[in-house]
Amino acid sequence: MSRASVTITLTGAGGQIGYAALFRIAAGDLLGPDTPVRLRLLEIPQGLRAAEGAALELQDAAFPLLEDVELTDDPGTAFDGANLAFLIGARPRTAGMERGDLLAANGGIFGPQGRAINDRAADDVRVAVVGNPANTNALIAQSNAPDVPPERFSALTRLDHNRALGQLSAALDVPVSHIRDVIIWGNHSASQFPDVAHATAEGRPVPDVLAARFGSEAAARAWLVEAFIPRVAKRGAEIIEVRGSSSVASAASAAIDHVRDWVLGTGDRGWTSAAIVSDGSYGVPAGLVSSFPVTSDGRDWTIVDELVIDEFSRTRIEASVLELQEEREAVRALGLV
Ligand code: NAX
Repeated sequence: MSRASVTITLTGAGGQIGYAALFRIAAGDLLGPDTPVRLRLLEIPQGLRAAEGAALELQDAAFPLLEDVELTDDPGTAFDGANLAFLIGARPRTAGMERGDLLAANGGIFGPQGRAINDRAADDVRVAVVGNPANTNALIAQSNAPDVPPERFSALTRLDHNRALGQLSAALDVPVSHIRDVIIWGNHSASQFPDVAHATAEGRPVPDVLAARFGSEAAARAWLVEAFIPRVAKRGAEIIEVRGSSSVASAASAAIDHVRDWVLGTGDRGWTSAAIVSDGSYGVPAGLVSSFPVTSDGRDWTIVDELVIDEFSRTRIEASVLELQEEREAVRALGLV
């Protein structure tokens, strides 16, 4: 029997990732084949026409699960009754733009959206921020939604997580489905730390498999430092170079993975990575939106605790967290949080 419908708001619905995500959500890839969805598409006036085109195509696809599509440029209307929200639309960095300008421009987007979520969303709302700088945009939205529990806000590092799985799979010649417990720590930026110290491939510790594959622990470490970590962290730039355009379908897919695991639970598939409001775990200052290894019981993310972090990993986690602290200081100075 079909369940109650879920209201899902997408911002930036006229953009590339929005276009790729909408059809998969309407097809049931997010919440499964028994949950009808109502879509609310938020755009700025210049983007409304493209979102309208997507809405026409959604109608033409005649998805049995799609109950309703509404289009608006008003955040209050867009988040009214929202159970789930994908905040995808953001202000991109343009030539000559300083970080402060970028954060201020995004504060002008994510502050009002946070307030609209606070005032209009459903009591159970859960928010996934995709638009960059995703972690700090999530912090801005969360800080502007004082009545919503902070743990309902998250930012996407699942694309980085999936990229790490893809790279390991290729290097070890093991299907991604047989690799578990990779971690992305920190910021969704080049400073992120993709960590395989706790991962397993076909049940064997990945560090051991890598040492066997490369001939020694030192050679495995060199591969991690010189090839794996930078490739995962800078994969977005590689995609732009090869494809001539930024990551779209993989980003939409990761956003769906992130929210699906949050809502339906991670089950017995091990942990995943998500940027969530820190509770101080692993020395990450409380309140920062930072990526951690997490599981979900279908309601809340829980940080996987008591992992032993070696010196190599600690240094890298701290570097990425430092960047997040600097971003927080910058948005505080601008009065955005
Ligand atoms: P596009 O430029 O194709 O689409 C963005 C859309 O957002 C545009 O249609 C624009 O009109 C709309 N928009 C801008 N301000 C808005 C507002 N205030 N309210 C509603 N809509 C608004 O970009 P796209 O390729 O879809 O990427 C979207 C965002 O995802 C970018 O910020 C991008 O950097 C970020 N990404 C984040 C990733 C992650 O892993 N966290 C990976 C992919 C992607 O790079």
